[in-house]
Amino acid sequence: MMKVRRYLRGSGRVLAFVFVASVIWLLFDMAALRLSMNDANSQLLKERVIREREMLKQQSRVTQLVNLGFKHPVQRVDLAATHAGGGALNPAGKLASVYRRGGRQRPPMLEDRKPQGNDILASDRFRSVASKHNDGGALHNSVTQKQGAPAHKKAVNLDLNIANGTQVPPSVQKIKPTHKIRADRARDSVGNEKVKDDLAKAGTKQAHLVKTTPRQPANKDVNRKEVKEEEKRVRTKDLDGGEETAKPAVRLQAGENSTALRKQSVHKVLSLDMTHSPRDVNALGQFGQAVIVNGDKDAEVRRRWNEGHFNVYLSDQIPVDRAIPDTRPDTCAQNLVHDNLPSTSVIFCFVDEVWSTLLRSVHSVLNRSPPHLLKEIILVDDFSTRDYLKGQLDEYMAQFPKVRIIRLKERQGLIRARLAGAAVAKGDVLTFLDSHIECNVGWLEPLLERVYLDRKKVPCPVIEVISDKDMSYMLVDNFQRGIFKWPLVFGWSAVPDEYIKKNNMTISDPIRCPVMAGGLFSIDKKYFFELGAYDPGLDVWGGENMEISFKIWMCGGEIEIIPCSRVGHIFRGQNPYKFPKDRQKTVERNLARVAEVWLDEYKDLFYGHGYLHLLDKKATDIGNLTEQIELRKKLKCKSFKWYLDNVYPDMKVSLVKAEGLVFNRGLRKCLALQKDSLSFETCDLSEQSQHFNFTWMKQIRQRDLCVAPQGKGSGFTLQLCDNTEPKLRWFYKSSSSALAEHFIADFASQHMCLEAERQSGSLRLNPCEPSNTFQKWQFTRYHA
Ligand code: LR7
Ligand code: MN
Repeated sequence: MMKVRRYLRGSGRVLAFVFVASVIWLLFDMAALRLSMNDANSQLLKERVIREREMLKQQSRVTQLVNLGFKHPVQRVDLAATHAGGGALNPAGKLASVYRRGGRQRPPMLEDRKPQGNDILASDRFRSVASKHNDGGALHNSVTQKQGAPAHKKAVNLDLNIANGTQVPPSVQKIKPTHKIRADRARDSVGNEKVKDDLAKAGTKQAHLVKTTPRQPANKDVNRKEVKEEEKRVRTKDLDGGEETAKPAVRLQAGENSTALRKQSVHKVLSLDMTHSPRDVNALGQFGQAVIVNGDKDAEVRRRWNEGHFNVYLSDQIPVDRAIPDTRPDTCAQNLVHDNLPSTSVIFCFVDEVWSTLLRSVHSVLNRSPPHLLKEIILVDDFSTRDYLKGQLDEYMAQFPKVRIIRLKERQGLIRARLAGAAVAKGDVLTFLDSHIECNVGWLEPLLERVYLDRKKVPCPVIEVISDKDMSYMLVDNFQRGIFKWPLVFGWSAVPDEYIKKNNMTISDPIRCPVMAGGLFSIDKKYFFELGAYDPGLDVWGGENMEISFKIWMCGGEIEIIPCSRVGHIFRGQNPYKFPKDRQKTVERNLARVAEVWLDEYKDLFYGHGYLHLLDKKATDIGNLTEQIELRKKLKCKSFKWYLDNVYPDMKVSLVKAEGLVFNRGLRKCLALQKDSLSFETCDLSEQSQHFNFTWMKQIRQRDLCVAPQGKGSGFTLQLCDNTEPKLRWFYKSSSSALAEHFIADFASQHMCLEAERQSGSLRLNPCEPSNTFQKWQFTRYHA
């Protein structure tokens, strides 16, 4: 005891005190560290749990929907359409709509509307930016008009009454109060000298620097080295400590636990964007802004318009690696995705694409995709004729090791071109894109995440609008989904409010989509081939989006629009390339193939909406369908009725145009079929012999018997129904026509109508008379 006391005297006491104090301090420190680690971990855990719960919720919501038959509130998709060069389908003309039209198309006729496969309908909510493309001269005016256009997130109000468009985008909104840059001024600052300067200044900071001057390959070696270095940098950063694996663990973005190696299986979506600080902030179109082209350049703009059916002159002056605004809903950047997402091959098919837009498409993928997920970019050249797409393109793309070019030996069309790309793709997932797009920040991971969660999910990005005139990047309305109207016309329509409320949908939730637009989507590669890919019998352009959509839904998959993934697309008024055969015939034929294989009894609706002429096998050869029909059997796909009931229930469909009793106004009696002959009886709804259908094939039909005019005479006859037989067809309108309620023989050269004989009570074919009540017939129920 004494000894201890001696030690604690004088400096010994001080030492002992210091010792005890440091032990206590150490203990506190450790406790604090533990606490903070717990904190960090629990924060991460919490995020993960929330995310997984969200995923579960979403999954169960989807399963619920499927099980419950997707009780989508009925939506009035008020779609009217302006046919190519024709009038509005909706007589009120309230709704705007545009049909694609090719150069060689004949003008449409009244009963002869033939919208195209991917023709796009738009509701009046939509403001299209596609506009009178044929006339490049309109450009200056319309752009100048927009000069005073306000402002943030306001829909652009451009004239929509286009009769000649190929696509209508969903309604669009300008991103920022456009402090527009005048082309003439900016052009001076983006001359060649300036570009070189910029390139030199940018150094290794920017990954994919390229010349903005079109049609001149950038310095290959410098760029290739830069790209490699950048990829290495991203990889090392992501690997954190280093082992190189195919699917590295990814670190949270700066500021988020930056020291903790992520052992978790999820991470925040990478906001990777090499164009975040663009090398020339004053460049034309930078940040996706609109550009006014000076009036004195009108002639030049017009001259170059037809190269791509958009403002090619302007596009060529905008940096191919420009920055665009991040248009994702706010929550998207916080979303978690799995670390081990599948890799993807991005496939661009193109024919005679404009140089600057093709490059901008490729750069947007390189600059805004996590390198470890981007297996490769495959460019499929569908036998382009333009010189710059040959050696010059090879040379330019040689600087990017991930880019491969495949050249087709003859023109195959986009469908078979995509198949050629898919056949050589090495990634787990195929991502198809049009060759005039710009991928936005964080576009890829949300798509791959959906495929990762379920390989039968086919996610599409939100397709935003790059103005064909001023090249500005515009965001579209939320909650838009792809739908179709008869005869298989693609369109956009808003998810109904009640549905959104009922399902607690937020603007970033995936949207179930009955039909995809066609050009932009990701799909698990194996699943794509299991589905039999595309029908290789589809030619050039059109209809393939219907085919793949029906196939996916009916054979066990799902199509979704992913609001957190956004890609801009230049909507053009016309296809800028030639069709090897007549454009209209090509698209019609494609659609008929799709209808024959996938629509079951509903194919009558397709043909009945202006395509009856396709039933004439002598005039239209839609090719052999055996393999496609076999495939559908083999995959045990569900019926088209199932698709309508479960995926698109708000599409109200009736298999007949009218049905029930057929009442003659003059005779005040009903048509009856007794022992294979027609007579008149007192109307009685309970009599099956008095029940007839007026079909989409325009037949007056009971069971398998159809009413037909007889030869050239004035008689009529009953015949076994045959959809390909034009003689069984009758025009019939219940209202709004001089000959309303008349059955007009379709095949007769002059107007011959079905008439009840006053005395004999038999039937005759007589010249049509608008006010003759014995020629007027009414059905019990009308569906169309
Ligand atoms: O013969 C051809 N060979 C090709 O390689 C014809 C076209 N192509 C290429 C072409 O260069 C382009 O990159 O295929 C791509 C699509 O052709 P576009 O841009 O002329 O088509 P689009 O944008 O007018 O049409 C839409 O509908 C098409 C129907 O077949 C395709 O599905 C397109 O991919 C599709 N585009 C989109 O979905 C983008 C959004 C449009 C909307 C709505
Ligand atoms: Mn396109």
